Amino acid sequence: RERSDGMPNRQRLLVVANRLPVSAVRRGEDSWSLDISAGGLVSALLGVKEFEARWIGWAGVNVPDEIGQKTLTKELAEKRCIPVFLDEEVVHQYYNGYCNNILWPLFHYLGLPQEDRLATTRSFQSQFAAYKKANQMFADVVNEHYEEGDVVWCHDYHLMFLPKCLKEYNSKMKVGWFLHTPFPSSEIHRTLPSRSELLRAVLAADLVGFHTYDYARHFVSACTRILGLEGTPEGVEDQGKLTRVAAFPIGIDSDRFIQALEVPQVREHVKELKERFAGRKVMLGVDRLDMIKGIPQKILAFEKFLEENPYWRDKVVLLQIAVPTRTDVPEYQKLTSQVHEIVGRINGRFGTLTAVPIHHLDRSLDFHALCALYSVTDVALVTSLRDGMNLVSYEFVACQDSKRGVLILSEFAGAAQSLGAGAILVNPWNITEVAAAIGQALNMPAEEREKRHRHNFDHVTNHTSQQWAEFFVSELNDTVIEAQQRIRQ
Ligand code: ADQ
Repeated sequence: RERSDGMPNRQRLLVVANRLPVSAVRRGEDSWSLDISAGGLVSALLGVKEFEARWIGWAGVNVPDEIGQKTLTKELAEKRCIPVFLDEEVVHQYYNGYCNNILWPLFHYLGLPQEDRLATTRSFQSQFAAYKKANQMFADVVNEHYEEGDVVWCHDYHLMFLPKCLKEYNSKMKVGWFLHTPFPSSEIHRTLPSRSELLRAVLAADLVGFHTYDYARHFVSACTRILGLEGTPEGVEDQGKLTRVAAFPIGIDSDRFIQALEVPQVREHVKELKERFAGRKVMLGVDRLDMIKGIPQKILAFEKFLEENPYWRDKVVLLQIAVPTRTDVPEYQKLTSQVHEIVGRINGRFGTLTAVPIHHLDRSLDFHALCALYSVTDVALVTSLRDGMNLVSYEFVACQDSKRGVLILSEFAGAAQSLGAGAILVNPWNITEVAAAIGQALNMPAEEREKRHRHNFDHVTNHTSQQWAEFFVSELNDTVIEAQQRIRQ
């Protein structure tokens, strides 16, 4: 069966992201154990039956020897994964350096690194060179596996240079690029020394996607102000060539969460949690321990709430689950100790011999434990200082169809645009406002909770990750067909 647009039935989709959805650990010279991570992107693409996805990315491990590279490639092939081998120096300069030390904070409005400002130029240049080199290495692997008719979908800030490298190999390759973080105001992007080169590299793609219209608008205005290109309602035009720019808000695989609540082990865990926290309202935060997530601000707001509301002191508990990331970076170590210090102070101040107001865990929870926690929660607190979308807010809503808990959500998370009408929106920097929102959430009448939850639940179950992926890929196919038609005219 041919599709109406003439595409073969199961189009191949090459998904290129910095990390493969598999982590490889070496067991011996030629033996590996592979750990699959069922993240959002993986389940999004598994659910899409229309195309056949292959993954291209770094396996998160340094494999300097040929035997190791060969055997790992073979094992990964069974999982439809194709590795890009990056050596330690490239990883250090490209991944830890340019991606995580420069682009990540800048795109979240935290600015460029302040320390060793005088040395920045040199380290900046070598990191940017490594970034381009790494992107070229990804392009080499994509090109090697590319077959005519394939769609290539590049992901995130790690691979902004990739569309350009791919088009240099083959101008007919269908290339889409999607950014999972915010794209900041053009005034922020202007401060980046490699601002123009990066924008031009992204513009080589046929389709460029963001979570929200605001991010897409920021990108188009950066192209106008920095490159002097014309922004149109469709995207950015450069000498007659149009790069389509649009918003594609991501979702979650909501059924996976809803169904998990029926699993006996989850039900059992829910029962235990209810017993453990009987008589207390449960508030929940689930974040990677990252400065953008606003964890210290959240805990300080909770402290203010307890300070002002003695009645609630022994009737509410905040569970903060924070997965450590980038633990070798000094700023992240500093953040960890800062959070520990605040939690310790508040527990010392408001705790009793038998109970403390904050349970803080520095670790990841498995999927079923997370679902159980989401479902017993009365109030979820998402206070990101900036966040591309924030899937935790979606996951919480998906698990709340019996409880109808309240979501307090930062107005600086992309999710505020979709769940804004159901959540209580807050400015996470304003601790007084967040403390008041906690009070409002804990005291909210059932009728209002029901109304807000209904709005959010409908959104989360009707805008799934599968629809997101399908929408992006079909837009990419259409964009290329339209461009070909324009050329023929
Ligand atoms: P992240 O910054 O990682 O993603 P988020 O969207 O909230 O943020 O997704 C985090 C994922 O990790 C969720 O699926 C959550 O369940 C899981 N997780 C977080 N803490 C956990 C814990 N302690 N234990 C177990 N699991 C945990 C980036 C962008 C976001 C954007 C996504 C998707 O920064 O803004 O929404 O990509 O595009």
